[in-house]
Amino acid sequence: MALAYIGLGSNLADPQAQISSALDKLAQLEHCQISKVSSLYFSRPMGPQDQPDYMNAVVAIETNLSAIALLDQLQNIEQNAGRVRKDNRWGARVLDLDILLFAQQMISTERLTIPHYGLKRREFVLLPLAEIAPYLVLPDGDSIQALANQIDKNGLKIHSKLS
Ligand code: A4P
Ligand code: MG
Repeated sequence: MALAYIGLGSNLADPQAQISSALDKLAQLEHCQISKVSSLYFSRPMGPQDQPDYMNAVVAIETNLSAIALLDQLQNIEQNAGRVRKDNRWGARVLDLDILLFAQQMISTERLTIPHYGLKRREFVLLPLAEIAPYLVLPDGDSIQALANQIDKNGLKIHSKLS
């Protein structure tokens, strides 16, 4: 079994409902078991500012899927939530599911970069991750708690508990 961390984000079509429904879908995936769920956070948009605020969360799952098979499942959940892939980078979206970490694997292929390329620079990823996995250390040796302590919070705040 591998321990993986997934980042959830939404800023369209009732973000709170999107994230809690994505959580239900993740819980129903075969070969996956949710082991931890962060709080639900409000965050300011990274990228274009003419879009609504986001809600973000991070979950830990135990899985015996491969990383690429997990990505297929996550993209399937995104599609079913009505996600439309557009060309505008970092634009508004109904649901975004990113694999942040997959065990201690480092993957660099056309479809997958793990650890996620934005992990260390995003307060809306680092703080929820530190909430559920404060002792986690990245494959390069960096501590999640130390990264979370250092980053500018940019107005990030806890909205509610998720589970
Ligand atoms: N891909 C590569 N590595 C991964 C990975 N580790 N996990 C590939 C998931 N996917 C990965 O993703 C494009 C391609 O990345 C996929 O086909 C997959 O093969 P996408 O979800 O279609 O596109 P995207 O998410 O729009 O791309 P991008 O540029 O990676 O967006 P980001 O970085 O996810 O940023 N502000 C706040 N406050 N909160 C947010 O959650 N999110 C974004 C999106 C912008 N601003 C935000 C937030
Ligand atoms: Mg994505």
